[in-house]
Amino acid sequence: SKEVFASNLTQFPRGFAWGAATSAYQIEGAWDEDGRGLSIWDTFSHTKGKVENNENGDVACDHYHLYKEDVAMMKALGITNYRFSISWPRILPSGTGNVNFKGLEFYSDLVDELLANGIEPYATLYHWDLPQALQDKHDGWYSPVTSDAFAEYADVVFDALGDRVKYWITLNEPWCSALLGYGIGVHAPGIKDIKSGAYLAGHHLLLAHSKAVKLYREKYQVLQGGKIGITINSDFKQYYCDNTLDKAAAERSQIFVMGWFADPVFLGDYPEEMRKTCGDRLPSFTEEEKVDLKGSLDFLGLNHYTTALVASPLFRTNGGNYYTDMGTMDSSDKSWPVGESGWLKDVPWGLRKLLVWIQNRYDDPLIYITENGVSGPGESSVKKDSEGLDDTFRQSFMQGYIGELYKAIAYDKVQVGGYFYWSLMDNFEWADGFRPRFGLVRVNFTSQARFPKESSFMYQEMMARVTPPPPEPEPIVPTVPA
Ligand code: GBH
Repeated sequence: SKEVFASNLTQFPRGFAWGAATSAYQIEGAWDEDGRGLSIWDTFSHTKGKVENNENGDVACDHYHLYKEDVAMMKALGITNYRFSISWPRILPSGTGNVNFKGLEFYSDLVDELLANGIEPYATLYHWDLPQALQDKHDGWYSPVTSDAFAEYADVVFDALGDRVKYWITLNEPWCSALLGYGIGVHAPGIKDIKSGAYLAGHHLLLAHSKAVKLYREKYQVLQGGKIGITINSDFKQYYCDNTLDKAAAERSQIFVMGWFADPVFLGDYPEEMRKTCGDRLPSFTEEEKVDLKGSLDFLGLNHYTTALVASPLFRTNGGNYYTDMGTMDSSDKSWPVGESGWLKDVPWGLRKLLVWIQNRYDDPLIYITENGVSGPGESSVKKDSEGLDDTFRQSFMQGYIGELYKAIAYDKVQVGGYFYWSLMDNFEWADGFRPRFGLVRVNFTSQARFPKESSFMYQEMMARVTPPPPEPEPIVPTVPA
């Protein structure tokens, strides 16, 4: 068969962007320095009982102070593309209005440092750290005021960094912001409103995205020549039984997770299947908003980690909330390996199937895998850092997923422009605190020492091997006259 991939896994497309990713609140620390305002994650993690062991991102990896060392470390590890996020409350401490130039300076210096070391910056504008002031004054993503505030913030950042940053991502995983933040309340701001809160927040996140893209295209793109996209997270939804009911359920589930955000930005409106079930709990876009949303991306960022088995319930109930709207039953296979994060099963073939699903539904868009990675089992409990470095679980996870990515590109002809491992280094894993360690590099959170894990050396070899160097110029052989 043509799927003899081991020997074929030698060539990714020329220019394929291999990299690693992080986000501001998860690594920076320096939560109250240089004029930074509060974000909803400061408030959330400072509230007892919200995060495992009541941990928080006050210090995290102290990257705010150690960024030069971290860039040097990336260079040493052969990482040539880096996705990071910008902290909105560092730039606009109250969400709108006053610009904090110290905050801009940090990112400007970071970008300069990256470029000086041959590393291409990919900047995410919003990785969940909403300025607290917008939550207090306007109920955050419940209000269209926050969408406008986001465009104002984006304007400041494009203006300051767009001469050097050529890849922009508006939002990271709006599904998480909407559902986990405003639906089930396990993320900041911790609001539990599963009936309509998640839909309302998701709506204003989408409008924020589209306003920022419109602004970038009208005011900056021609001059600065960058690209802009959005990052959407999705598991692959595999039907449980090969029958009509389960197949429909799996498709519905894929649509309720991915289509909720991807349909509006590619096709200009929410999926028909959602509208049918949700009725007016799902807000509507005006005609003008639809026009602005449709095609509001130069590339799709995809964060993909795992796969779920989806079965149909015997009958649909009408609970009037996100889960009953979706009306599916998720499970996983016992044989799927799992690391430190219980939700994350190692199911590499799901990546390929999800990429093909996206290729079909959205007419073959350009995709970047902006996150994929795993937390190693046992890495959190070793006594000495040196014992946490032989991360065979991660190595096998990466080989599996990168292999399936290769097949999607080579055999299914999915257009994929890059792959960013999550994460460059161990960091603050949201409600799970510092326990799950996703890094290619181990971080000692007391000394702030960094220790590259074995996977980082393996990744370095993979990146070097699969991206062919430019062809060597033909030697010029002088013709010797006879
Ligand atoms: C990404 O989200 C985030 O972008 C990144 O910041 C994060 O560090 C990384 O994943 C690793 O988690 O515990 O059963 O409630 C990935 C999507 C959705 C995965 C929420 C974890 C929680 C499942 N995430 N999910 S559960």
